[in-house]
Amino acid sequence: SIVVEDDRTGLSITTLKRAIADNLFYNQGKFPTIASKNDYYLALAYTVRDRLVHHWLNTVQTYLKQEVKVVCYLSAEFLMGPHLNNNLINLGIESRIRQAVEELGLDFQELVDQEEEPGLGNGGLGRLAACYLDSMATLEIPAIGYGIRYEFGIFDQEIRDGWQVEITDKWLQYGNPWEIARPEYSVQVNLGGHTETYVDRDGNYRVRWLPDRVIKGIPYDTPIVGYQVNTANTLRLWKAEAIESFNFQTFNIGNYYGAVNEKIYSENITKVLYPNDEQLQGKQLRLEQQYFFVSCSLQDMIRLHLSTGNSLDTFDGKFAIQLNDTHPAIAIAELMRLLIDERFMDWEQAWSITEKSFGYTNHTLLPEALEKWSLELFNRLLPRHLEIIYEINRRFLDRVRIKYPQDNDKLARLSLIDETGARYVRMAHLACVGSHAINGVAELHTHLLQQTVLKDFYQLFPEKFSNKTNGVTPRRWMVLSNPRLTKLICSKIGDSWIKNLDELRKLEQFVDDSAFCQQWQQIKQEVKQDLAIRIRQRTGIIVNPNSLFDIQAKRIHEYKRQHLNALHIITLYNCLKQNPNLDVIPRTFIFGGKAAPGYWMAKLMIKLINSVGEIVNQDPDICDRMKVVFFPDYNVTNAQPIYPAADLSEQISTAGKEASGTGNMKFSLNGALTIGTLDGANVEIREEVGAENFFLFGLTAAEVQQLKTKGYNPRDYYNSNPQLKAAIDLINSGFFSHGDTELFKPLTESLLNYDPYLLFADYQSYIDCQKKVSQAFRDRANWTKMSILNVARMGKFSSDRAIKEYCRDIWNVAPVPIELED
Ligand code: DL6
Repeated sequence: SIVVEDDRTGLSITTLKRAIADNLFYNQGKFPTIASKNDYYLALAYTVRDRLVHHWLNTVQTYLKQEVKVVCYLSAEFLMGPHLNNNLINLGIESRIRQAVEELGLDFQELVDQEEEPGLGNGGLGRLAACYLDSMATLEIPAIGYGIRYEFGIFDQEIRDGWQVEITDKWLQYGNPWEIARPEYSVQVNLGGHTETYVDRDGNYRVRWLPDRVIKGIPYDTPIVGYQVNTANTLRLWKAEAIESFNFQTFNIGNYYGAVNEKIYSENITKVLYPNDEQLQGKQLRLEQQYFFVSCSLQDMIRLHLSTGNSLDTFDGKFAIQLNDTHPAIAIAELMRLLIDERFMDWEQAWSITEKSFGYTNHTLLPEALEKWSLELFNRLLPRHLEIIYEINRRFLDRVRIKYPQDNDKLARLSLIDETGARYVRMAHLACVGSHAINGVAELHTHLLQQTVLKDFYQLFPEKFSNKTNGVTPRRWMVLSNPRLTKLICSKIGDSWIKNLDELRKLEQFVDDSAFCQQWQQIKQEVKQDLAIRIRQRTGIIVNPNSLFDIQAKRIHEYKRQHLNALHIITLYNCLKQNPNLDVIPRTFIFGGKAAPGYWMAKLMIKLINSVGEIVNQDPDICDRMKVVFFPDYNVTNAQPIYPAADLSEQISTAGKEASGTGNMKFSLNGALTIGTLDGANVEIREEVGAENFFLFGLTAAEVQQLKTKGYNPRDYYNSNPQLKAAIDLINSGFFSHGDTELFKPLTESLLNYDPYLLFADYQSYIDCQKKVSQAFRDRANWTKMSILNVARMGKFSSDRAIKEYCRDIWNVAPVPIELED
């Protein structure tokens, strides 16, 4: 019989070619002769999207029909990375599509490179949300990711004269083929104004909110398809617009420009992603963003719930809402408002539903990142929410008083309102009180949370706390980014590890198989060569792929201590200058990462790295034994070829400061060995891979604390350590700054006088450990063995494992397999 394939779903090469040509003509409106690469990319993207829609609509329909419990992951950031290749891999159609594209006479990679990644996140927290969406879809867990459709995501970074320059990210300028606008599900969000009480028909006192601004939220949906399953969940991002009625009102009274202004003002809410690592307090627009997306999302959940004929009494049985840090914590007050003021539920029932619905994940212990909003701002923007928060607080503190009578200090510490100086709403406290589950993101982090910032809450509700160590998706961070290694692994142990990462353990049986080890080493060499080419293209620097690739790629921050890495580079440089014939292992030091635009010290760290590179890379005495590279514009796209090429992964934060880290997992999964402190998930990585396969240095979190309590004087270390002194003095001499002795003073002075992240205290231990690294790298066979063991033992760090734990311990949701109906 003759089978006729549908152009939108068919998978034969002929059909795929026809579909691409068809999309080019009808969607892009272009003849092939004049179509640009981007037109072809879009035609290809639409062809792939067509093949997703079937999965997606069936998924949504199944969830609605079966009235399943859905995870709603509320996050101000989703750092998704490019969709095209990921979708091809998860759909299992990569090779067919590649063939179809090539048969059309096009370069597949060139089209892939056209995609502007949606950079709707700053770093770890947003990328974690993206990994979790991938895992939820792969595990067939009903889920919706709710967030903000920023018009401008994280800035693009250029390096000029060694300095970071920020360029506006215009990811939407040529359209986004992966999203579908759903204006029919728009909602309205109020801001400002005041509240008033009234008596309803039954004689009950009620409150209504009379806002002075109303904004429309329009959802844009992106399907998130799981790996080789039928499930395609939804990422629903909200865009702010002016409501038409407002426009017309102003227009009618003749104020046309006022009306247009109003529109611009409203649209500002979702204009731009705020960089983290910057003081956000007092940023009204940021609070508006948070409330805006949270209100849109909760209204959407209520609409969905009621649409299936349910009553709100069963809301918490149908939605598990996870707060990705405190950014969406206002959701707790908003759900209360929606239930009480708009649905007329009584407080007790509304509170019980709210508490059962929410879970809260904390992602940082850094005091500057713990969100608090001034009462004045809160009251001006969200007057009704402030009343609700006061009432939550009143009831909460009454309970605390019973448990700890007469302990006013405790009461003040636990209160949702900070009254130690100017008054603030403490968002983490709101999240703790309003959630049934609170978790940290690595064992050490959870432990420190319980002992420090959330200690009083832990004492009060120990049963709410648990640890959920982060994970990363092996689909993007191995299958997609390291196809060569994926192929080798599959040739030995099959491909089920892609969905069950623990199976990587089977690789251990091959550590002594010399042919396998050789192939392993060969692949590392090839990906290093690829990265060397990219480095040359992006920076002009020529690096030796046989050298040890020592990589630190992450946000630039003092606590992550890129400057400790720089001190090692300078120390090594000094050694080589003093003893030019020293037999050292050639190293390429590669950095990548953005600094928050307002974080001056971090920007100076970038300048320092580039300045050191400028000298070291050109010094004839060094004879190419050291190279220093700052790879610009570190984002998901650029990260993908970086992880596989690392020999050494730098995870050198001050112990107790990095909540978890996920880059540490991606490097290790791709066969890099780690040099690291006992911080965040490093602790667990070391436990898993074995202490003998991990380069440990530095103080522990407890020792850091003790040293600080005892009184830390960085100058003592400087004065007593000649190598350290030489490195600092060389920076201060102007050697790296064309004689300018002032340029790096803010950095060196801060280290000499405060050194809040204890670089000097950890310096010698780091230098000694780096010597061990170099020594170990001389024995390539053993290094390769350690590399294989690192990969083989990374099973724990799959985001699938993390998601299963959330499902079991916090969300109480189960997989829902999807059957495709025609
Ligand atoms: O949990 C994801 C990620 C961790 O791996 C990092 O260690 C941590 O620094 C990061 N936290 C943030 C904090 N932002 N806020 N708030 O990005 O989370």
